[in-house]
Amino acid sequence: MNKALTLRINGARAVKLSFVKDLPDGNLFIAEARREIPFDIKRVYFVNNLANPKATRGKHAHRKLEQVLFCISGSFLLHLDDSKVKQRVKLNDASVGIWMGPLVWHTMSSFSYDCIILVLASDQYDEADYIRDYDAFMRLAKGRTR
Ligand code: T46
Repeated sequence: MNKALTLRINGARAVKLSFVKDLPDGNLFIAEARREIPFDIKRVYFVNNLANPKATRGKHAHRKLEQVLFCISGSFLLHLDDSKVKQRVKLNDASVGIWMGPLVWHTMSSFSYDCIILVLASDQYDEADYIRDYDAFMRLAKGRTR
């Protein structure tokens, strides 16, 4: 799955981690800042206990924050929107992350019962960096220069 994941979204792309197969004793995945992760990591958070099949998370974009999202257990759907193009990606491979720069509206849904989402972020938490209104996002994203 996700062997050659190509995104059509401006400001998002797939990231592939290297990993060591230590079978039968497990796999070890490696994410290093400025290597697989294209920024210095200032925050790590994860989301688990996604047992509600109707749960949706996200529904926002960021003004400056960069993040890479991984599904390190189970699966979920990541819905991306750059104001012109929308794309839905199924994440179910711990070695594949999605880098998202600023002004990418993202929503997560369809979580498997065992889903765990790991996020590496370029900055500390700041609610002022969130754009939680879709119309405001559209105005800002349509005015972007790249
Ligand atoms: C994102 C997606 C992928 C904090 O206090 N500190 C934190 O570092 C984070 C991430 C959240 N919070 C608080 C803010 C809210 O009161 O936790 C609560 C839930 O956050 P939110 O509704 O933003 O959660 P998600 O899953 O919708 O979004 C999160 C990140 O917040 C966001 O940056 O891009 O995951």
